[in-house]
Amino acid sequence: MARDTADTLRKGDVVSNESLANLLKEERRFAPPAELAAAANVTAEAYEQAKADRLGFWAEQARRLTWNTEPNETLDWSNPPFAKWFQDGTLNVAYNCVDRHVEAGNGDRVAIHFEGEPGDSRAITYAELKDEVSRAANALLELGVRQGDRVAVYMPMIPETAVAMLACARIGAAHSVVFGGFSADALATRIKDADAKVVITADGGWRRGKPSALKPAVDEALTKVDGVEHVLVVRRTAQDVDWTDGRDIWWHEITERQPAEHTPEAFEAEQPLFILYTSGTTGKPKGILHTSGGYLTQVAYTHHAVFDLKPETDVYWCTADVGWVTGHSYIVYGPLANGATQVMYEGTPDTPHQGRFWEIVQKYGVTILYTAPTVIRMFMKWGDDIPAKFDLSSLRVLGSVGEPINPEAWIWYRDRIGAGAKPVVDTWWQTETGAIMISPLPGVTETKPGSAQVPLPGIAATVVDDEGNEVPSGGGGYLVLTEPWPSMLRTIWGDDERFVDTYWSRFQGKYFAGDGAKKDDDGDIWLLGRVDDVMLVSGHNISTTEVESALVSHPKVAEAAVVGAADETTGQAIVAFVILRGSASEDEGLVDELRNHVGATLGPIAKPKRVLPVAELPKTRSGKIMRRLLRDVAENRDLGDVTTLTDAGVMDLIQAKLPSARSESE
Ligand code: 6R9
Repeated sequence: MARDTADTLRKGDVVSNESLANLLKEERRFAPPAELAAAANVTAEAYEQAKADRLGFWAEQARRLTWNTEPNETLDWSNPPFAKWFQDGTLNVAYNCVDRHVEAGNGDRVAIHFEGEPGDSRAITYAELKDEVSRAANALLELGVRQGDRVAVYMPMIPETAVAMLACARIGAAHSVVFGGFSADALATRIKDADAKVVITADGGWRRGKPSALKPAVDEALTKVDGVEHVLVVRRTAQDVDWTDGRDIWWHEITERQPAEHTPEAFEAEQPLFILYTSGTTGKPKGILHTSGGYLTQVAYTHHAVFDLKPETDVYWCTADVGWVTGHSYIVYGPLANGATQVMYEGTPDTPHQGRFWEIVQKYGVTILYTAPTVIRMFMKWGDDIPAKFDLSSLRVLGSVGEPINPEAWIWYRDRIGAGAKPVVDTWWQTETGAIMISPLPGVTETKPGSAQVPLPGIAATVVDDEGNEVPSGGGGYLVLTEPWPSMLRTIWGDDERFVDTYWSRFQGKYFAGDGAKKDDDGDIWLLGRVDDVMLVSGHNISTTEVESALVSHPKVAEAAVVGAADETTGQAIVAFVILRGSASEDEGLVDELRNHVGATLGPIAKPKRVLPVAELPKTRSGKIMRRLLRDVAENRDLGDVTTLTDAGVMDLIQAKLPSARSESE
């Protein structure tokens, strides 16, 4: 990595009007593998085609789906930001994800290879999935669920979760999946906001070798909200559950007595498909609303294009939880719409041993893996010898999502998991966008470690400055989407005004994603983290992501989180929390070594004032680092809301570190 212009900045220089820093220079490039490029689902032509006729391009992608009534109108944007895609078309989402594959003669193809944490496994074919979804749809109908109703889903990672979601879609009810790690309170708030009529849950799921209960949280939540008529309970762990007669029903009892036939009804393309709550940084969670035809079009297209899926031969595995948008779009709807064979894993990556993921790749011959930077950095910390024990040669495409992936983590992924040869695709998108928006294409793009690079064909994304003007190549600012896209959120459930305020009012006529970004000299996009996390050091806006990536590029560092803490002289001072790699020790001189390394990589302005080695970092339950809490620690404040933290204990450990670190920096 070369040094950059920040080297020439002297202490005290004030760089006003500069949006985010642009310090990191990454020069490594990787061409697509020739074999993959030669047979790629999507070639460079797609960009040209979409550029020439964007709506025509999406109309063509919509033909991947089976419509009951073909749409004539692609987009109605007469009342922005309220979009209608394919609005005169009708379809059934569940039919598209299940039945049509059986009708096409692929009923015997495995849809889901389920791997339970205790080691139990189950293969479910498309024909079996069709029966299960039909039975579940009939069960929901028996319970009085109708088109337009909402159903809450609070489940572990088991096939019944996908079946429940598809059963809702099949009858035109919207599901609201609440991540199984959320508390009874969080569940109650979401059930209430969506006014759900039925809750689908399980006795529990297996986590870290133990049954982890779910039903008690539902029981508690339902003491706080009215309107839920029934609770369907899947038996997974066989642990004891409390039972409310008349309200609670075993999933197996009601589904087993239903016919395996159910005729899917056609719904309008704008029929609500699901609500998914996203917390954002403050305030009450936002119920992001997605609808049917546009959403399914874009998840199916992107899953085909970004992962180069060949449904006859690939074995695809997305390690996300179905409770997050990645699970909705790239476990349930995208892969199933495309007739893929996929792996679904219930548990944690280190149960019963730290090689569990690689054992699963080997067992099923996984060809496409989609995971998150936080997982990759965890494996880096555990050591290279663990994946080295398994045969990973089946892999051909590696995906990343959820956070910016540091160049060193990207390289580790490509080298240690992809044998130094398999393409890595860094996919940028959000709950709100519904589907992947910015990503390399594995058969087309020459990849750059750490960059999501280019908007997909048919997607318009760019970087703008404070005034909303597009920045030139080499500039930094805010990521915006400048044209509507098929899988865009339609609104915030019950709050159109908040939808407009949150996403459409910062920059006139553009969708503001809340992320900082820069364009490199080729015009490729690099994500720099949430704008709320940006640091202001001596008048210089510095992105947390760049400093974190510089730290992770040091051989002793597996993971880093950087925050700006109030500082009398510089406005904010950079404070870095680092997790060391397996073999590295916290010896004397390490802190200076790391500070100097950042200084040498990015320039003196980006040198952290303090560096604190820690054992763990505070993360949300979807693996994103909670910098807000680290800022509280760095500024000696009481901790704010910790309810979304995976493990509240990590903050005590981090706080305990602080006094020694303070003296080091002086
Ligand atoms: C899919 C998902 C969205 C936020 C997004 C951004 C961050 C996701 C990223 C990425 C850099 C990537 N993010 N993918 N940042 N590079 N490839 O994660 O949705 O949970 O709603 O989070 O995650 O900050 O704005 P969601």
